[in-house]
Order: sequence, then C-alpha cells, then structure tokens
Amino acid sequence: MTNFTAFAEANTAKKLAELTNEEIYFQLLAYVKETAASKPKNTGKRKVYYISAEFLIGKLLSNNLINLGVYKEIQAELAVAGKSLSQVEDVEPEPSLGNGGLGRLASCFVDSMSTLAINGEGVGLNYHCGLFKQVLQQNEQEAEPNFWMEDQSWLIPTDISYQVPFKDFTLTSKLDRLDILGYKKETKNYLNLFDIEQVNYSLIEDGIAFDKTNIQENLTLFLYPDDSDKNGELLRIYQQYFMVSNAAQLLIDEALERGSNLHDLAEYAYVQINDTHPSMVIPELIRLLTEQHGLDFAEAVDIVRNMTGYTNHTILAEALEKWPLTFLEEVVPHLVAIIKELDALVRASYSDPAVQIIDETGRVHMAHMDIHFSNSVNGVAALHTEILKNAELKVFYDLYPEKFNNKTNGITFRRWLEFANQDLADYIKELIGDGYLENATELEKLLAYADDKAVHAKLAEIKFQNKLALKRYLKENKGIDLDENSIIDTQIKRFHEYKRQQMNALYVIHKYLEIKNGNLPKRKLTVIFGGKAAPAYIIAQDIIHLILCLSELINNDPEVSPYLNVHLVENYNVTVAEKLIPATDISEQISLASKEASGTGNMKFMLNGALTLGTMDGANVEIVELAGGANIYTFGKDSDTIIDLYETGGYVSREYYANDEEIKRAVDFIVSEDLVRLGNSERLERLYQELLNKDWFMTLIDLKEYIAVKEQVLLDYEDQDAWNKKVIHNIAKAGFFSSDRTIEQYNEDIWHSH
Ligand code: 26Q
Repeated sequence: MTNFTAFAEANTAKKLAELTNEEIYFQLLAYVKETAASKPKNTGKRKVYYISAEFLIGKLLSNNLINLGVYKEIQAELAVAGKSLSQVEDVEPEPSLGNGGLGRLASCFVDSMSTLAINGEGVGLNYHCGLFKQVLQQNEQEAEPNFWMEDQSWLIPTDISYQVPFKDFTLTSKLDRLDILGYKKETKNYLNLFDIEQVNYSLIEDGIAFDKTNIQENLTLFLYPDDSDKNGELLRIYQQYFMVSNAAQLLIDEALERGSNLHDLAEYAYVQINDTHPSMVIPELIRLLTEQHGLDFAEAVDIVRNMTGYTNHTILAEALEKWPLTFLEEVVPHLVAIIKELDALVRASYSDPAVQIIDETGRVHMAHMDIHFSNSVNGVAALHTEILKNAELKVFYDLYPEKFNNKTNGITFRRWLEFANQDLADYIKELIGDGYLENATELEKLLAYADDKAVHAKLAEIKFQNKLALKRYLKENKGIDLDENSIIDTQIKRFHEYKRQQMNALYVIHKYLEIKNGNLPKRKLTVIFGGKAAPAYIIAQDIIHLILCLSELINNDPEVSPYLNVHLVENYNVTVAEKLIPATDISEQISLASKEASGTGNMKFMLNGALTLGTMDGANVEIVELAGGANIYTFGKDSDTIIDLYETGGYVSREYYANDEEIKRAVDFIVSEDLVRLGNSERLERLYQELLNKDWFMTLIDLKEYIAVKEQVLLDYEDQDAWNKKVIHNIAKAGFFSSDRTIEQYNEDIWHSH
C-alpha cells in the first residue's frame, strides 16, 4: 500500500471513490511529481547531453509509476475504490514532440540513462503543438494542430534562461524540465525542454498553416512536420540554433559550476548529436569558448572535438541536411564565420571535394562538419553502420576509421513490455522470475519452454486477451470494429515509399481478388496500418488514400469481409502503438533493403511475441541472427543487390509489371472502377503511374516473393504449437534489444561517463 489514497483524500477532501478519473489523474500527477522531486540528481564528473530535435516521450503517468515500482500497488488501491488505473491513464494527453523512430529512440535512451544511473540528460525543444494530429476524412489525411499542453502537466518550470542571438533580434529562452526516473532507482535525470518566452497561438491559420515569418512568437509553435524527405526552411534553422545555443550555454554553465576551467571542458561534458538536427552545437560551442571565454580557436576546436559524437539515422540522401550558406547568413551570421573557419581547416588538409563542409554550390553539409569535428560517428544497426563505412560515408571512413562504430538501437522494456503487455510480463515472471528486468538477456531462460505445449497455450491465450483489449480500444477511440478471432497483421511506422506500405497494400489487393475468385483462406486476416505522412509528401498521401479506399471497399463487401479486413488507425502515436503491438501476430518490416537504418518497432513486436515478416534490412538482420532463420520470415533482394541496382540504374519496374500476371492484376486494380468510385482518381492514377514508371523504392522487385512468403506465414499460423515455439524463440532472444544494453555500449565506447 502506498500513501497515495491518503494523499489524494487530504488534497481533495473527498473519498477516492468519489473522485472522477480526471481528478485522480491530477492527484497522481501531483503525487508522482512530489515523490520524484525528493530524489537526487545523478552525479558523475562527465555529464552526457543527448541533444535531439525530437523526444517522442508518450504518456508519462504509467511509465513513472512503473519506474517508481508502485504501479501494481496504485492499481490495487484504485481498484479498492472501484476505479480503474487504465481509465485514469486515458485522461493524460500524449505530448507530440517527435515524428517517429528517432524521437522515440531518444526517449528510450533517457529512460535507460536514468536506469543505469548515468549522469546524462536529454536536451530539446518544447513544441507547443508538436507534430500534427492526423484526421482521416473522405479517405484522405488531414493535418490539424495538436494542442497537447495543459496547465497542470509533468513539466517543471525553472528559472534557467539564456539569451540566444539571431541576426535581427535576440530571443530570451526559458527552460522547462521533466524528471526522468530510472527503473527502481533512487536518483534521476532531467529532460530539458527549451522554449521561447511567449508563443502566439493566433499565428495559426487554417489547419497547421501558420505565419512562418514571426519567429519571435512562433519558434516553438510546431515541430517541423517532416520525416526525412523535404527541404528544411528558415524556421527549422531558427529552431535548431535556438536549441543548440541553449544546450551549449547550459552545458558550459553546469561545467563551470562543477569546477571546470573550460580548458578541461571535455572532461566535464559529452554531447551526443542525434542526427544532424543539432549539428550547429559544434560551431556554437567553439563560438562561446572563443568569443565569450577567451580560449583560442585551435584549442576550442580540439576541446569540442573531444566532447562530441554524431549518430546517423538515415542514408536517404534527401534527409542529409545541407543548409544553403545564404540561409544560415540570414539567421545566424555569427555562426557562419565559425563554419567558414572550420571549412578552411578541412580544405587545408583534404582536397577531395566530397569531404568539404561547404560545397561548390554554397551548401553546408552538416554531417560532414560533424564527422570532421567530433570523435565518434555511429550507425544504429550493424548493417547500417557497414553501409555507412563502405558506401555512404566511405570517403570519411577512409580518413577516420577510428571514429566509426556501431550502436544497434534498443527499446525500453519498462514501457514496451512491463506496461504495454502486463499479462505477458506477469507470465514471464512466473516462468523465469524477474531477473530479466535488470538483465534482459535472462529472457533466454524461456528457451527451456520452447516445446512446452502448456506454455504455448498460455501464450496464445494472452495474445487473444490482448486482441480483445485492442478491440475495445479501437471501438471506443477509433470507430473500428476489430475481429478478435482473426490473424492480426500490423504495419505501423511513418508513411514513406522506402517503408513500402504500398507493397502491403498490393498484397491486400491480391488477397481481395483471390477471395473474389473463390479462393477462400482458412482463417480471416486483419491488416492494420498506422502512421502519418509528411503533409508535403504527395506520394505518401496517395498511399494513405489507396489504403483507405481499400479499407472501405473490403470491409463493406459481405463476400470478402468474413475473410479479410483492412484498417488504418487514425492518428497513430505512442499510445496507439502500446495497444497494437501486444495484440499483433505478424510484424510487417518490409523496407527496401539498405534504406531502413534500424527500425525499433521490429524490436517491440519481437518482444511482444509477434513474428517478423521482413526484408534483410536494418536491425531485422540482427533479429534473424538472434532468433534464428527458422523463427522469422524474410524475403526480398538483399542490400548489396539493391545498392548495385541503384548504381547501375538496372531496375525497370515496368518489366516486373509486364512479365507477371499477378503483379499486373494487383497494380491495375489501383485504377479500377471499383476503387476509383470510392476515391480520388487523381491520387490513384498518380500512384499507379508512379509504380509503373518510377517505383524508386522497388516495390515490384520484391512483391512476388512477399506474397508467397506471406501466404506461408498464414499457413504456418494454423499449427499453433509450431507457431508459439517460434514466438518463444523471439521473446527469449529479444534481450539484446534492450536500450539498457545500447546505452551501456554508448557509455563504454563513446561517453566514458562514470
Ligand atoms: C530533415 C530535414 C528537415 C526537416 C526534418 C528532417 C528530418 C526529420 C526527422 C529528418 C529525419 C527525421 C527522422 C528520422 C528517423 O526517425 N529515422 C529513424 O530513426 C530510427 C532510430 O534510429 C531508426 O530506427 C529508423 O530506421 C529511422 O528511419
């Protein structure tokens, strides 16, 4: 029993049983904040600053209760008063401070830094509307502002504030913090979220359109709604500089406070640069050390090099930030001076144009600056790091082989197992104890039960209960009728051509046509999609449109819907993921090999007993190695073949279309009367032409094999013992993907914070 009941009843002068869910939520919020406030901060000479434009933190109440070790007790206390903790959890708004994988990774990392008691904090921005809210209307995605902030929230205001100079004005910042509790740890860290003093909501126009010119009032209004595919704009540069200048000033202040003389700053701080969005921290630190603290330039460059590391999350050329020098001059001319000096240093040593910071067209390659002027460059999965070394960044690897290292991504098991799948977590404890909570590789003890039919039956029962819970959630929140007796096949991630939701949609068409032709499957299949598309990314919007049209057609066809359903869950976010993943049988991880840096959803599904259907890309490769080829389903061309095809221009999608009746039939259906009747012919026609004439992400090259392997997966499902044996192998080998392991490796190899 905690003292929460007494706390809440004293505060409200009411019995717990009389409080509304909302009142209980606010009481729990206050209770947890008070408990957290009394915990001391982690200490340690060298402090890690994980700077990231995104932190997709998800709801915080349940996670904090779990990390405090009181989740079950609070749940029981509420139950005594006739209240349900999960209904209280529903009250909390989900912050939307990130786009996708990179932002969620940063959140798992701060959780693990606290759990490992590392003196390490996140630094980012407090976007008031964050990423847009997705509304599905007339089979299209609409974007609306997501006002997630409330008066009473997890944010803790501080009086920390800095002056951030821009060309035409100076902005004053303010810092709000979140307490980041480690799992059953006495100490804590912070997530530092900088903001401007006053944001002006009336700048918002229609939807998420807003006055982009009024930087002094809009800087933290929205997260730039883009996932690796479109050009940044001036506002994005304002945001990035504001973020890193605050981070750099905070870091220097804190080091001085702890006794640094700044010549030894690298012993007091390490900055991890999460993709290139915070890259300006390098010139900004150099600027502050030289202009404000009197160090000479060469020494400042050395210091900064010794205290920074860069993580690459993508090899898509269009996502590698290259800001025009003219843009930077408009926003931060004082930084341009430093960047030009860094560029001159590079030129003095290396003549190869491919490694210069400022290219011949006057663009600043942020990643190049990071690689020259930091001491570590890491990829996020083994294959991804090899591609960086041997292809994408080969010229740099030749110069600095010692800087390159791999850190395969991970996920926090507290949120993605203990919280999201409580029945499975309880059952695992029953079987092997709770040692896996501190040491995730202990999950391997489950292998002893691989052939145990009673365990298979129990796992199947837990999955079924999770499907029922999902059914209730989707009915109440998303207007979806889920068939809990069907196989659940889920693809959740940002919409992007390289992630190939279009391939999954073509499978759905194939299946629909088969059913129409009387080839009825043994068991019903439900294909679920979730994800947002960048508003400026037309083809991604077209793919969403296709899926929504298919959903309308199929779910309303009495001949087909007993065998096949398709749903696109509106406004996919962390909360939705927490419901979908534990209920899923098949995890779709079907990127074009070489394009998905890692993936982290793949790890969450594996841990929750879904079997992967994927290409040999990103961390899927490591999942195969760990779980064993017999326990996951792979298909498609490998990354070497794909990289080769890109180089030779050897892929012609129309050939695949023309040479295969089944492929042709599926692709043609996109512009069939049946579908066009439900949708927007312009969108469907564009998507059709795209697949036929471009198909940059080679959907058709792998489609045939995808269909064949997926059919095999569905057949295999019928042997539930064999299936659950595979499930056990997956869960048992998921320990490697704990973000605690990833963070330990960052600390051992890069940060050296003790
Ligand atoms: C770039 C320029 C201008 C504006 C925005 C951006 C931008 C924004 C977000 C570029 C990239 C992102 C996000 C990338 C991302 O989430 N990448 C994912 O990172 C995960 C964590 O490492 C990997 O698991 C995924 O494979 C990768 O897609």
